[in-house]
Amino acid sequence: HPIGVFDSGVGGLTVVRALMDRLPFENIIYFGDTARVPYGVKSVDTIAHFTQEIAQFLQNQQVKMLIIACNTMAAVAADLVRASANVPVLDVIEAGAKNAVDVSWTGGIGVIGTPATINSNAYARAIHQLNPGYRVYSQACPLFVPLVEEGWLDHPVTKLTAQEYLKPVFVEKIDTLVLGCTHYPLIKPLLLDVVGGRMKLVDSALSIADQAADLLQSSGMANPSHQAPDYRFYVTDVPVKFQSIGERFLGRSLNKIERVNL
Ligand code: DGN
Repeated sequence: HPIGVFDSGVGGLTVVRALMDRLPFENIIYFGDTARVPYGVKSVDTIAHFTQEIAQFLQNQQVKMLIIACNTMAAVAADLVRASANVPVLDVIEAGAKNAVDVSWTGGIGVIGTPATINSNAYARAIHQLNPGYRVYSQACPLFVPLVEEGWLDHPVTKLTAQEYLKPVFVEKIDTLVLGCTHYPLIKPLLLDVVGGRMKLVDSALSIADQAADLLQSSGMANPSHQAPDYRFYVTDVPVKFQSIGERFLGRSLNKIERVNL
């Protein structure tokens, strides 16, 4: 059975990329709700409703595990998906928060994400559940998603934008910065340049791939076959833009993309 990964659009492919590297023999089905993206500006009710629809679609495809790759969906609807799913559910916020608590040594953690993710306070809640003494500083960075989708990964405009969001007053208080959005791993080198090489960056795509690997191993659900895995991609809008932007996120060519209606 495949692993089901879903996102509001193309961004969750950073999670798929991490999974392909970490678990090279697992089949993966990805769902990107490209017709309805962005979720970040929609109401909690709407996001929860869309998220449930996608989780159901993937369970109908017989996935053995659900991975919520989108921070916005995880922030708003992870509990709902967990309550109704009949397979294990992992989400990027839980994974990223755990990793941040593990690597921070001063207890000062910064979180960056879309406005919806930051306003939900989900990362701060998850971090405080693990360690109530840690201090969480959050910064919404709404301009990063379009800059990354434009491909301006190493561009002066992106660097200036990052310098504006990540001012010294913010950076000074933290030793660990959580990349709380699917798109941010693509600008990791630029961000490291802006916040300084000593900052620990938590890439929740890598964190969740590690968590998925641990769970598959401990539960005996890992794919025993060592054949080339099957990757399938479902989108709700025409696939052409998903394909061109997605290949940059995935770092390899994208095949088997199918448009579906929910
Ligand atoms: N995938 C979203 C996230 O991780 O927050 C970013 C894209 C969006 O819906 N705005």
